[in-house]
Amino acid sequence: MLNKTFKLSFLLVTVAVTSVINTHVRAQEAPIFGDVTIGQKFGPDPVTVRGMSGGDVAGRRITNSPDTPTGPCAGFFDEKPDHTIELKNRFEYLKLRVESPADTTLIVKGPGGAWCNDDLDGKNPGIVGAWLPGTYNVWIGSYRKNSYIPYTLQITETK
Ligand SMILES: [Ca+2]
Repeated sequence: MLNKTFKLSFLLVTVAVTSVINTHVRAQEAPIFGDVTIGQKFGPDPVTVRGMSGGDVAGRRITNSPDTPTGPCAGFFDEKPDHTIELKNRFEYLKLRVESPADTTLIVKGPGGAWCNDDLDGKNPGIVGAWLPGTYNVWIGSYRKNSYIPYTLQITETK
């Protein structure tokens, strides 16, 4: 089974190759597979973490459902979450959005249930709404099985 170490190595190789090709690569300061703890009116907004999507576990196996109110549990994931997000208080509005160069998917599990999304903005997934306080597990998947795609995950209170 592929694991985080493999994905991290793959990401670093990808970054290295990209750096050779493009001499104007900006410093990427967002932590890889980083965890986030935020309260209301956090700053700077957005908080950004990054990673590598994908795996061999179907989304419906993580959520025990093919569908949620925020979208279908499409795509393939690692068994373990890529990030945790701890919310210190309730958010009336919080948006998670993924940016990646290919078709990625998203699962969030935490207080109150599980939420999936596939294509909120083009092929990029996102989840928007009110959030209860607590700790959320976040998985970023690839629509295709065993496809590994670099991504950034942005968390914002900005509408
Ligand atoms: Ca997608």
